[in-house]
Amino acid sequence: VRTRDHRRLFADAVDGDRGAAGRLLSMVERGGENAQQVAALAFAPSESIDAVIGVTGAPGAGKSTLTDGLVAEARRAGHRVGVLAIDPSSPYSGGAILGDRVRMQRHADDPGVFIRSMATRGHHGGLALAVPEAIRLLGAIGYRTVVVETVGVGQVEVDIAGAADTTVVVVTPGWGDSVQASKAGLLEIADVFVVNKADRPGVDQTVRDLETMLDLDPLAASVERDPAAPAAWRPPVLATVATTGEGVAQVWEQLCAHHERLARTGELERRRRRRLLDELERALVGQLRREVRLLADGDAYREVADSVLAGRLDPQAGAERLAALAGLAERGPGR
Ligand SMILES: Nc1nc2c(ncn2[C@@H]2O[C@H](COP(=O)(O)OP(=O)(O)OP(=O)(O)O)[C@@H](O)[C@H]2O)c(=O)[nH]1
Ligand SMILES: [Mg+2]
Repeated sequence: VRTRDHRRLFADAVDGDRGAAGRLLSMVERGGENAQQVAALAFAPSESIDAVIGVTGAPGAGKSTLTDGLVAEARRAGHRVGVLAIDPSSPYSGGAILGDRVRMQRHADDPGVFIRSMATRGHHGGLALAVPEAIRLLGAIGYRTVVVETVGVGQVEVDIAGAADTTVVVVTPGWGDSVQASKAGLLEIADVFVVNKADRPGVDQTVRDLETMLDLDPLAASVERDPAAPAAWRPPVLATVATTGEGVAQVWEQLCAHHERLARTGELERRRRRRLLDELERALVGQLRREVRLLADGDAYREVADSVLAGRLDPQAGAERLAALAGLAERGPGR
């Protein structure tokens, strides 16, 4: 695909052509040369994104159903909304699509909503790079509020939560009994806790468990001491029945409150700048890996590797020699 074609697709997407938007997102998802072209087009120096909301939690917790309700709230407030449903486990976006589309069916004919499933690029760090690019693309073509749904608990989830301004962690009644280890991680990323499926028993206990957990969290506790401190946001714990919409308006309200606070304290700007620098670093590391992999096919690499294996060179020194050979390293004094 030539640059001219990228531009044409991009212009069509801005004009509301959903097919064009889908093709651009596929390019971003697959990575490589096309993704780079699209990323360059979508990268606007002025902010084209109003809000990025992450919705994360265990499989089947009701993330898509809740997202559907949040999209409805956002539409009522007059926002155009892009939804990215991320499936970090699958190399294809096939599996996730059906369920998500069904759950968000009522927005299917709304030109103000664009829903898209995305799968991993299939190599480490690929998804973490593709997601912010996809978010920017959605913003650049006019969907300035973006909801990112991710499944699972673990590093991928945390990486993707890192792409959002505000993160909603969805749990279900009874959740408090299990996954002790993941709680700390969730505390770090949650700006709003939702206990969904509140039509089931145990919801009050789960809400209490989460509140207790927040009581013990030093950051959340600081809210009482200094409510004006920028970091002092105690994540609210809200119960919802996503299937009936019960409690969803309150979640939307809290998302707005959190966003307003981020903007007011300068934290929004700070988070976004930090994310951009993280992206720059990840992209750089990716670039270096590619360069070194090219090197790895050559004799120089084998020579260094043999030296390391033979005990003549320590790995650190070996790496420095290879970096120097690749022209990557500064060979000034002290190196
Ligand atoms: N009883 C009850 N069921 C719900 C509620 N919210 C969602 N569900 C149901 O739970 C199932 C999973 O909902 P989804 O919204 O697809 O959950 P998800 O977290 O997006 O699932 P994955 O993306 O597959 O991880 C569906 O059958 C929903 O209808 C709720 O509040 N109460
Ligand atoms: Mg889902």
